[in-house]
Amino acid sequence: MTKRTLAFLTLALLTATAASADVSLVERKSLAHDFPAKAKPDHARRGASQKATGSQALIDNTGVKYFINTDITFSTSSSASGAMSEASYTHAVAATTLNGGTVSSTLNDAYDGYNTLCLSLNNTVATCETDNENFVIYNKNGPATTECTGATSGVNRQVVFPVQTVASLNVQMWRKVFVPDNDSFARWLNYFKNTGSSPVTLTAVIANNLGSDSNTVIVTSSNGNASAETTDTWVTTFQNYSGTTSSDPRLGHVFQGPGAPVQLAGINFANGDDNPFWGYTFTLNPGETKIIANFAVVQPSKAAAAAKSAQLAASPVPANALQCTTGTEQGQIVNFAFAPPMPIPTLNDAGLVALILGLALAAMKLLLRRRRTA
Ligand SMILES: [Ca+2]
Ligand SMILES: [Ca+2]
Ligand SMILES: [Ca+2]
Repeated sequence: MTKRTLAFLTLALLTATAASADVSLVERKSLAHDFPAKAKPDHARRGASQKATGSQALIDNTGVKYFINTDITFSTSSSASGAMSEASYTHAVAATTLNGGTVSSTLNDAYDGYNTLCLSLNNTVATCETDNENFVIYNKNGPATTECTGATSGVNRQVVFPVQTVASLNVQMWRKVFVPDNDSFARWLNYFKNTGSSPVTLTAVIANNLGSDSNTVIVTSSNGNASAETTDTWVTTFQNYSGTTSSDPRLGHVFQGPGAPVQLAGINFANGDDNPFWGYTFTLNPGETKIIANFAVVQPSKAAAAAKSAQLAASPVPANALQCTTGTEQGQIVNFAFAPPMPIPTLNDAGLVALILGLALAAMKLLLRRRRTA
């Protein structure tokens, strides 16, 4: 190999590295601009406000139909926009019985109002109430749109809710609700953005009304006991047997993943109480967006509800649970831990500069050695 050839190869290597780094920078920029399309309120087009309750229905791959509230215009503490009015099977399933057998039943009445988002203005995790000035409920903010077509169903799998501004905190919040067509669960992404110039500490509370009513029973939780604690990543519940059967599906409530930077700040979940709530406290720097994710599980047996909940709370988060999210969004989710993304090298990275210098040095050494042996 001649000196000229070696010099050319070194130059080509440096040029190629610089070019690939440029592409990475462009990709990063486009990801940083990711922001949901705002849907403009169009109340005139809508009829009675109640029509929007459960108006967006999505069915998962086991036939569970989730009824998602959109454009709710009345005051409510558990049936607001982005919450679910109900989840029920579209066909009969083998539901487990008290005696350990199964009965064919179209289980229904999972929810009377599930996963309403409330901002607690005094940073306490408490019951979200419509007439309480300490809460701002995500609600009354216009219709939703959909995105992310499912490969199996050909139907958009994610409902995107509009931005709601909380002016007193300089905070914007919005939500996305996803139901897969290749798996069985529902997922909420709750977004919070600090539009002000100083850090702000928020407490987000999730309010619920279960279909199991006063017969709500906690079956088990991630640490194996039948009580909900802030260290639990999930809890399962069901409507207690009437005789030997229960007509409601068995439910999983997935709050967080192990080792995540933001964990539950409080949880209130007790037998006989169909209004469990839980909450998270976190700080947003100016311009920062963070996401609190929740998963819901609907199954025909207690064992299946626990297994699916454990799967969704696993670390790292399973790929199916991340469908219809961008890398930027995954980085913004703070209550589930993700494997750190592969670093994208740039020309500013000290490591890459060292690598280029090392390669150049090696090429020069080779040149010198060739000269000496020539
Ligand atoms: Ca019920
Ligand atoms: Ca209820
Ligand atoms: Ca527990």
